[in-house]
Amino acid sequence: MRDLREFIAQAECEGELRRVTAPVDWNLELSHIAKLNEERSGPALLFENVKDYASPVLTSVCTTTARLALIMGMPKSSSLVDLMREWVKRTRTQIPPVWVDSAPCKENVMRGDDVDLYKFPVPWVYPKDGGRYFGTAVFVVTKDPDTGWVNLGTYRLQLLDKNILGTQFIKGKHADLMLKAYAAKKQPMPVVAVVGADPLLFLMGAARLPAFESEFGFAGAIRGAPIEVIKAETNDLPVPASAEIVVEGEVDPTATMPEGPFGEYTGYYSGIGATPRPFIKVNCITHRNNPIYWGTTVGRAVTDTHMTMALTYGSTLWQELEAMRIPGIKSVYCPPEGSGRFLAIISVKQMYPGHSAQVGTAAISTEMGAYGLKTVIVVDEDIDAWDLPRVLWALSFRFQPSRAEFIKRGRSTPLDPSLPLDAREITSRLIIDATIPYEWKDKPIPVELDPIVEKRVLARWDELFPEQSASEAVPISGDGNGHIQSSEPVVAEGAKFEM
Ligand SMILES: Cc1cc2nc3c(=O)[nH]c(=O)nc-3n(C[C@H](O)[C@H](O)[C@H](O)COP(=O)(O)O)c2cc1C
Ligand SMILES: [Mn+2]
Repeated sequence: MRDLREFIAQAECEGELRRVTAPVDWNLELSHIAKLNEERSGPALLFENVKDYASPVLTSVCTTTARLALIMGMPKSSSLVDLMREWVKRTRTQIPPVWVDSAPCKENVMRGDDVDLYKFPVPWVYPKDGGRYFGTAVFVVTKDPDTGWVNLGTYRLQLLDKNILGTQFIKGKHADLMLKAYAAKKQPMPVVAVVGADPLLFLMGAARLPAFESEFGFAGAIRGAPIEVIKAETNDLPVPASAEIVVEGEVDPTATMPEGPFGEYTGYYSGIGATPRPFIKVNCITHRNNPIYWGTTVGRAVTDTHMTMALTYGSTLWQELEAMRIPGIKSVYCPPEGSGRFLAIISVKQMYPGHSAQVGTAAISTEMGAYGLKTVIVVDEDIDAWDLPRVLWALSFRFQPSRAEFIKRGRSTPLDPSLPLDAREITSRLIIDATIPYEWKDKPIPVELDPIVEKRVLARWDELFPEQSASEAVPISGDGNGHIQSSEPVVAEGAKFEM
């Protein structure tokens, strides 16, 4: 998949995309259709008849696991954990981008006074938002002035004027670090904001990769081929060759404009009114013919943001636990409902006393977990981290509240609505060890089926229930615990509720 148009074609082929031809208003109506569609686990939507505009708007691209699988080139039946496992595997290496000389993203160029961001059908998402947000399914490309490291990060961009975009680079994010480096040199920071490209690049923009690593390189590794980039018109930043809309500009590190508020992924606003923040002064826009504007709703779970973070943040946590050389990690699942960061479930094959406790304390000490992770649940290897009914079973019958660890102080995020607005710097944490203690000599005695009788019954299944199809005839995968392999998601859905 090279660009958004290929995604649209493939998604349409798979019944994963619906064209909306009825007239729709960009002002609240479009976002509300998208949000209500997402709450029904609906398809990606391509709005072809947006009020006041001739070009289309795409939404709801990443809101289901099936479409994330499509983006990653994986089978549609993959579970989120299957995708994470593959993400962890493929991003062990990088394939750097390649430069090309001509590209579709240059089909149209606006410069200087011709720059007009209002030429694009930018939605107004929620009524209490501070305005229209040009950048939601966006990524911002910047370069470190000292090392030349190029970063790609998804940061919202508010439409403040025909050539002004408000930013919110949260402290410590890579664009924020780079802006500080430009400030030290008393120089403006060149930026490029991209809307609509290979959707994998949006996932990469939202991924929390280490500083000095290239998101383009990791995207190439996942694709198994380098990402094609071309130089921007007014600076030397790389732009994906087949991007739909490319906004070029500069951020003056000494200037601010009021930005926000915006309906955050926590489902709450993170403050009242607008806040002074750095902004992008746009000096050039290039775009494809009939550019496809891609947007996302954010707001309450589950949206693109939650699915994206569940995949990318969860994968990073998994990778960091492996990098800490903790043995026995079977699966990691950071539910989309917790935006892939506030809640983590980790399945471990315990090998020594205290192993599960180590996993819990390690998780909150990773780079990923140390920022925002509030609750960790550790389960034994017979339970898949994503198998929530079995996790709840472990919480009921293996977990002992006196074995939970409560940590009083850790780094928080200003977005966490469980803390008062004026005290969001520090969070507490909870580690719930829902495993059977390794050192117990007398472990609980599991109720198991007789394996021989089980086999015999399964062999007679067709005779007993002739109306059922063959695939339904294998209700349990057969390890005696009702434990289902994640490669059998369809069977697992039905079977896991029988416990
Ligand atoms: C739709 C969406 C909007 C986001 N908006 C912001 C934002 O405005 N500011 C921010 O700091 N992070 C935002 N994030 C989270 C960042 O994309 C994420 O932390 C990413 O790691 C940043 O890239 P970096 O690690 O290269 O700094 C957003 C993520 C998504 C998916
Ligand atoms: Mn980065």
